[in-house]
Amino acid sequence: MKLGEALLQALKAHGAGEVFGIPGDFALPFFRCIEDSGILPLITFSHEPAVGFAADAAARLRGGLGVAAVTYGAGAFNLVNPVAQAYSEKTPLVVISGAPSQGEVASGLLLHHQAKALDSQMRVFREITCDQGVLDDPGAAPAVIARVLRACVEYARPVYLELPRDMVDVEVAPVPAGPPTPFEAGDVAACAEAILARMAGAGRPVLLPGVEVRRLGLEAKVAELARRLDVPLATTFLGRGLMATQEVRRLGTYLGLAGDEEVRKAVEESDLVVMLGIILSDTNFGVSGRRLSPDRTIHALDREVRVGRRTYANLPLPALLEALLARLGPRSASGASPRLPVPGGLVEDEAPVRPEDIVRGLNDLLHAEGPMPVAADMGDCLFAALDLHDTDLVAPGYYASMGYAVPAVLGMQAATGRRCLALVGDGAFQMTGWELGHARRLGLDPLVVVFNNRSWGMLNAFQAGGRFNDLEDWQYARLAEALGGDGYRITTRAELGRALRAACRTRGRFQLLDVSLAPGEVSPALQRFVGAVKRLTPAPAIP
Ligand code: TPW
Ligand code: MG
Repeated sequence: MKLGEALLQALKAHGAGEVFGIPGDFALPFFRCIEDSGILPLITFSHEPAVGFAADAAARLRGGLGVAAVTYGAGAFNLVNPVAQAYSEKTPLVVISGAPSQGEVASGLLLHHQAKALDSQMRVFREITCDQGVLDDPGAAPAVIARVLRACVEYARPVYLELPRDMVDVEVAPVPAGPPTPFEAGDVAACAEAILARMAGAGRPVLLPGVEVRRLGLEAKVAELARRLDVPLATTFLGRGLMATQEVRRLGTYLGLAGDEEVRKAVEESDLVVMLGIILSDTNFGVSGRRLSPDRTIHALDREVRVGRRTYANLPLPALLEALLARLGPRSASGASPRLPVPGGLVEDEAPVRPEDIVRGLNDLLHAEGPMPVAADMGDCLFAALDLHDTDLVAPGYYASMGYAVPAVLGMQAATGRRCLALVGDGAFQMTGWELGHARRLGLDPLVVVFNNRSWGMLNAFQAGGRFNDLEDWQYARLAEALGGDGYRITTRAELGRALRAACRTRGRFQLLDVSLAPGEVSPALQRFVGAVKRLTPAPAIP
């Protein structure tokens, strides 16, 4: 079997559904192999950041692996920011970079696309991936691929494979379907029992599931655990949208001082917070008035579980959940909570639109039409999304790169066939909005709502007054027509309601709502967040 095909088969076997990419001369043989073999479909965009974001979002919504294929140097270095984000937010993303052949390396010349040394690119990616391999040895390549893809799945973090262009058609053995990394069953049992002992002694335990639960496909198992333990469950900023379809006793999203007071109290005054797959980031916990002490928390992440002061290493979360469930007989819990109330009822009048009105209009739509996966970009729209109906939500809630949402919805629909909704600020749209030009060719028809406040508005909310935050109005609705979609220019709440219904009805072309927002308006959630941050870090007093 040819190395290129062996790699594609292994990707498919590990849960990849497609390859996102942009070719270059060092990657041409692999791209020909992708196309000729038909093992996985190939989806191309205009700029590598979109390739990385789309592959990341595909993996987040569908599960399995995201795959980004690029050329050496200019292509791969363009992927650094999306891969860094995938690393910090735990997305299993496989980066496959073309590379010079052995003969070219031996020439002693500096090669085009080379930054400093030939392995500079490998060294950069080593910093932001959990395993790496160079496929330059036909005998070793199958085992290297197996090891690297296994790490990607087990750690839910990006990995990096370099494929020299003369290696694609070399004959190799198939990639072995290696067993999972071994662990000590005794450790799992001891850890499960320690957790249950702590639970038994707790008066007000709370379960906080995090992104790793989603990445490892464990939502149903965690819901079952919550039911059998009869413990309520809260999500976090980064985990918003998690467990959206599970029947559990739901408290809401924990946002510290920026969120609902009931949820804050339930978490911060709990005597045992069980954090499964939670990233301990500032966006998840930074605006809490009270630190969660190790004595009243259990924390599982990255195959490590800390119960009080004791840490269990090399302990996979799936095995731990199995062990916990095996020790708990089916028990009738207090029942699922009703859907949490969200703002709805858009008033359709001639008033200018505020971010809150967009949330109301979208909730009316989600209520009428049923759930739709949402991708939110960085900016006020991410905070606005916190007040949406609990629905699948994909967003860079921790690393917070702009430019995510438009490529994300393209990747999400390509991966699942489901129509998706992008929420994006005008600043973020200026970064990657062009990629919508690929929607028609790819048969994709996302809904895109541009929060057009003619500024990097969120930054103004943190530090008012900088003229450098001002943006021009680019007439995004008209751009939409040129890119093969339909555009709606919206300035009133009546226009917003009409456009949302029309966009929802129209299939086959992407629909862009350019919502011109009243100046200086931000969402209630961002106001709460900024208020909480300022309360926690008051401006220094001027002597
Ligand atoms: C790749 C820093 C965080 S929020 C923001 C910037 C520049 C303004 C976003 O403007 P937009 O949305 O999209 O119009 P809104 O609601 O605030 O008006 N570069 C990258 N990522 C980040 N996060 C920044 C800069 C930033
Ligand atoms: Mg803006």
